[in-house]
Amino acid sequence: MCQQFPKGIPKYQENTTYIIKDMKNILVVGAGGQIGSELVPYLRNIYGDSHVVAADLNCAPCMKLGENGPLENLDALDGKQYAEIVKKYKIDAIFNLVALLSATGEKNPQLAWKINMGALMNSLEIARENGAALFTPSSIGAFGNNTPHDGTPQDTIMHPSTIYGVCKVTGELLGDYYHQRFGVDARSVRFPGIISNETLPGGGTTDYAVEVYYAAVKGEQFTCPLPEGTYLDMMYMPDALKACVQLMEADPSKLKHRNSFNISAMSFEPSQILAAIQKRMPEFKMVYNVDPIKKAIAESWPNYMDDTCARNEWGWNPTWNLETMTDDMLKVIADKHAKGLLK
Ligand code: AKB
Repeated sequence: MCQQFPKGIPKYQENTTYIIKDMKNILVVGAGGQIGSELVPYLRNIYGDSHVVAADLNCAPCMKLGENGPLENLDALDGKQYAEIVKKYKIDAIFNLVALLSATGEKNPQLAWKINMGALMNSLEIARENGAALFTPSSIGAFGNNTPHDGTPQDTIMHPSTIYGVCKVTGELLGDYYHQRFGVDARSVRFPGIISNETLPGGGTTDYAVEVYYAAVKGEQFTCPLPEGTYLDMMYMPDALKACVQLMEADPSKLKHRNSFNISAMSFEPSQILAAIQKRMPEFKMVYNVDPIKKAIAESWPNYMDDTCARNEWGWNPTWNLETMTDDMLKVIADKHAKGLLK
């Protein structure tokens, strides 16, 4: 059963207006990354090109996002510049996708905290000052070694061993705090590894599940950094995009949770994704060369999460599984390869 969590935190100040607005003008911060580069066109398709502003630290690699809608250079750590953009476009919903991921975070924990928490605090404050709703993804990385790994419950022990996870747990707490204390409409999901074919992820522990498809299409042998048997939750990008909009459009009176919902679509380990690819490309080969940091991180994360609360509270219902995703990934990446678009 989905219980209200946490309980007993004082409601937001009485003189604070609790604002629930329709998403009309949306800002995607960190738009050039793996999720942002696909979320921007997805949102533009629903809400209109001119109503979805893409912003990134460095727009040069994501100029494509400026072709049919607004694109801004934005350092999310610069609160003044961030607030100016929110005011300029009368933004009422922010998707804060700025993050240094789990494996990169362990190389420089101080920088990971500075970027992940700096962008989040600015997003929360700017959302509060401007009455904007805020979506910030959490992750399976918010869990740790002492969390139940099989059927990880929605409300459970959260004691991560990575700086990425520490930021995610802190972010979840802050999101709920800003909601209860100031009435900010902050919502979030705990994303599993996201598999996609537009922009490569960078610095994550689950990245192997994207890279393996590119290696297969290029006719290369893949070296897997995680050991066989390492189960992790995963999701194909179309389901991740659907989740973002479905949660932000959900009736707030139905939400017992906010920050953050377990959501999953599939769980597999490296030899299963290998088998799925080999079923379609029997010549494909994978070897293991285990990265001890990634192994430790992956082993501290759930094997699979229980996402019943997301299903019950806002209708989460993923479409893609390992088989259908593998068909699509290989087709899309092969098309790009044929056109000479792969590096
Ligand atoms: C990572 O591997 O760091 C991310 C995540 C699961 O949050 N993909």
